[in-house]
Amino acid sequence: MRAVLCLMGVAAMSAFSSVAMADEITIGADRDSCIYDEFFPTGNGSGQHMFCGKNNAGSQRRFMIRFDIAGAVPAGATIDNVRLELFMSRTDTGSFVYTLHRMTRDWGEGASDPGGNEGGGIDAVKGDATWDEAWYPNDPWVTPGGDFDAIVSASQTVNLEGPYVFGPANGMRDDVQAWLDDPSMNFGWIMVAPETAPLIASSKRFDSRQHAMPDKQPRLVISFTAGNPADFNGDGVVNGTDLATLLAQWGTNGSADLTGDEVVNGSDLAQLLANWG
Ligand SMILES: [Ca+2]
Ligand SMILES: [Ca+2]
Ligand SMILES: [Ca+2]
Repeated sequence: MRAVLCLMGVAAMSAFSSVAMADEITIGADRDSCIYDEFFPTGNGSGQHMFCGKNNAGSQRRFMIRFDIAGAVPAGATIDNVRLELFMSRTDTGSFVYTLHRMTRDWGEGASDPGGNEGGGIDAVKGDATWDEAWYPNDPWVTPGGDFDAIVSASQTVNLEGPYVFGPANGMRDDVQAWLDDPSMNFGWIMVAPETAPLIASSKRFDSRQHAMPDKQPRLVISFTAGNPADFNGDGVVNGTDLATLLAQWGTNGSADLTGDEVVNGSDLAQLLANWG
C-alpha cells in the first residue's frame, strides 16, 4: 500500500503544470546505522534493528537515518511539512522523550549485521559508523557519539512497543528544505535518548530499513509545493538562465523537455515563455 502511494506521488509529480501544486510523497531511508558506546569498535549497519538509549550496563546507543530528499522532491519546491514514521519493536524500559537532531557530517552504513536481538552490535567492518568513527576504521567524529546540531529538530515520547511518529515539526521541515536546496549537506538525523541519569536504562529497539517487513521500515512523509517546472535551476524565477538551459538542450531529450514528448523544441520554449518572470 505504501509503495502504491509512493508511486502515485511520483506520477503526480511528473504531471507538472504551470501552477504551483501541493503534493505528498512517502519515501524509505537510503541509509541507517546504529552506533554503540562499547570498548571495542562496534557496528550495526545492515541489521534489521537500531537502538537508542542507555542499556542496563549504562552503555549508550544512538542511530542515524538519512533520506534522499533531492532524489524524491523536485528542485525549487517548498517543503510544507514532514513527519518521520518509525516502528519501535522491543523495550523493557519506561517512557522517555527521544530527540532528533540534524547531523553535521557524513557517515557510513557498512555490512555489519549482528545476530539475535542485535542489542550488543557486532565487530565493526570497514565502512561502518561506530561510536568513535563516522567511517570505520580511520575517519573519526569530532565528538565521539556523532557530530550533530544540539538543536532539537523534533521530539517524541516513546514508551511501549508500536509505531511512533516524529513531527510534523518546524525543525524537521527546515532540515528537509535545506537538504533539498543543498543535497551536499544532507547527512540525515541522529536519534538521541536522555543521557543525564546514567543508572536508569532508557534503551529501546527500532526497526531499520533492512527490516524484512516493509511496514516496519522507517519512512518519511513529505508534503511540498512544487515550484515552476520551467524554473530549471530552482532559483524561484523563470529567466534568461533557464532559457539558456533550454536552448543548450535544443533537439535533445533533456531535462528541459517540459511537454513530455521527449524532445526539447518550440513547444517547450513556448511553455517557458508563458511562465516568464
Ligand atoms: Ca542500516
Ligand atoms: Ca530559474
Ligand atoms: Ca518537448
